[in-house]
Order: sequence, then C-alpha cells, then structure tokens
Amino acid sequence: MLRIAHTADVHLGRAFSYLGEAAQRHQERLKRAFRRVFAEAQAQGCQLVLIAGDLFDSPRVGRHWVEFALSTIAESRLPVIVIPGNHDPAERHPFREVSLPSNLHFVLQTTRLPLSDLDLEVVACPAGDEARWQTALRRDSGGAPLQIAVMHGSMPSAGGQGTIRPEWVRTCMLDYVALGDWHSPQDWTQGHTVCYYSGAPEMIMPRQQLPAVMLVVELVAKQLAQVAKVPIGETHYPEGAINGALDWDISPYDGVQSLLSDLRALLTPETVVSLRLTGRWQAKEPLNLQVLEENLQPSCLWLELESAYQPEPLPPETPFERLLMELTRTRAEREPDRASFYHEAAQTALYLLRGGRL
Ligand SMILES: [Mn+2]
Repeated sequence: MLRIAHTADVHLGRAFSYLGEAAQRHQERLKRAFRRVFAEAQAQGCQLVLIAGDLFDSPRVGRHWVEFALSTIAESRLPVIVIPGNHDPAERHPFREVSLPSNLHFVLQTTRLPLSDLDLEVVACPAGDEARWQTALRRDSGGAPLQIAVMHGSMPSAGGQGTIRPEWVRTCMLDYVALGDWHSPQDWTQGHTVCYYSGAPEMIMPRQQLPAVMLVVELVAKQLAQVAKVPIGETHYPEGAINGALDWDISPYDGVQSLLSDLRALLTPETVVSLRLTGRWQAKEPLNLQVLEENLQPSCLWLELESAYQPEPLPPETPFERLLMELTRTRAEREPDRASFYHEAAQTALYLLRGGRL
C-alpha cells in the first residue's frame, strides 16, 4: 500500500490586497499551512507529496518565499513532486533560478517520472503543456504496479470548456489523477480512475470551501484509490453558515449597539463570512450597513454584508420632516398609482436626513 499527500494552489507570496490590514497576517497563515502539509503528510505516513501547480502566486514572488518553500521541502525529507501552474508557469517558474534539494522533483514539461523505490510511475502534466496531456495520460502496461498523474488545469465548468477532458480520465486506466487549479476540493472520479482537485491548503479567495484541506490518497494495486480530506487551513466560516453564508434576523434588536455586539460574538480573526441581514429593523436609529461593516471588519478576516431586511417606516420628528411627509401624502393622493413610489422616496429622504448612507 502506498500513501500520498496531494495539495496544490498554495499561492505563496500572494499580496491579498483585498484583506487590507489583515493581508500580512494571512500571508503568514499560508506559510503555516504549507508547513502543516508536510507535518500532516509525515504524521499520516505518506511516502510522497504532490504539489499540483501554483505553489507560488506569481513568477516574481520575493526571494524569501522561494527560500521558504525550498527549505520546507528539503526539511521534510519526503520525495516531493512540483509542477508549474498557470500562476507560476514553466518558462518563468522561481525554481528555475535556484539549486534544488535532492528530494524535490521539479517537472517543467509533460513527463513520465519513474519512482522505483515506491513501485510508482507519475505522469506529470504542467500547465502550459496541454497539447501533450492527452497522449501522456495513459497506463503503461509494462510499467510500475501503481501509476498516477498530476496535472494543473481546469475541468469543464459553467465558466468554460476547460483544459482537461473527463473522458481522458475515464479511459486512462491510471490509479489516481491529482488535479490543481481549483481552490475547493472536488471529486472528478471517472470510471475506475479516482480523480480529485485537492483545493488550496488555506483560503485564497473568500468563496472557496473552508476550512481548507489537503488529500491523503491510499493506493493499492488493482483497487480503487481511497481519498481522505485532512484539514490544514486556519480560516473558517462561523458556526451555522452554509458555504460561508449566514442569515441573521435583526427583528429583535432595539439598537445598533446590541446588534453589533451579537455579530461580533460570531467573529474571530480567522472568520470569513457573507452575512445576510433579514427580518424587520424596528429600532429608532437607522441601520447603516456601511458603518456596520466598518465596525465588524476589524474583528474578522473577511466579511460581506447583504441587506435583505425590511426597514420599519420612520415617523417624522421635526417640523421639516413633518412638512416633507405632508407633501408626500398630497402627491400620493393626487396620483394613487404612484403612491408607493412617493412613500419610498420620503422614507429614503428621512433616512438620509438622519445620517444614513446608501
Ligand atoms: Mn490557483
């Protein structure tokens, strides 16, 4: 039995400008995730680590990122296979410029790599070399007992045709196909060939599946590969969130402060959430989403607020506001089919007069 660790899309060196002040801390989190990949690989008894492209976020990442990756790989002492992805393409990959540790197999073009110690052959398919994938992706009948592939590319999806065809996987007769490019883990098993995207080991974009994982794959000759997800990343959604989205009923609140403190209680520096406010807002003070967001953002890694609530009609309180409502009523009586429009315009005006922002 052979056990391998499969990861991809680490994106070391990514700037994360959308995370603002939390960006640098998140870059450190990627480093911890990368180290954890090897710690877990060792703890789980893996004999090989596959990194299916996009180890680096760009060919121009700082030198210290390259040194960090190389030393982490070297210290693991496990055989490691790295292929270029679309973010770190073969012709400009940072590993071209440096000397590599002996346990690292860095594959620049579509190649069949024999690892005789492990009774294994690996068909490596780097991004940018798509024209050769289809012919390379097949079992060698006289070859090693276990044969797998590692590729960086996309399966067909709603967004496009993709660079990998599911039928290649269905007919390749390989024992496992390790994919990189998509940031959430996904099963693409076809027929007898088990095939997975591992996803990134830490959050790269907020809408990926969290917590991020790596895959541990167990291979036995002539048997279907067994795949287990091992949590690696630190970032997470709040409890009760479905794919990162959480509905929150604001009807019971009598003010912004109590709402804020309940929402803050959901958040940690590792929380990623898309929060949808529902129900009726019945408090006297207007609810300003932008202010709410500015107050919550420092308590979490990333937050998005969506308004799906009903504001309670604001009653006029000053002579000016009373005059505005009076005029609205007159207009609405004169044009009954536009009454709801006038009413909404008056409510928006009151909201803005009291410091609300749109
Ligand atoms: Mn990627």
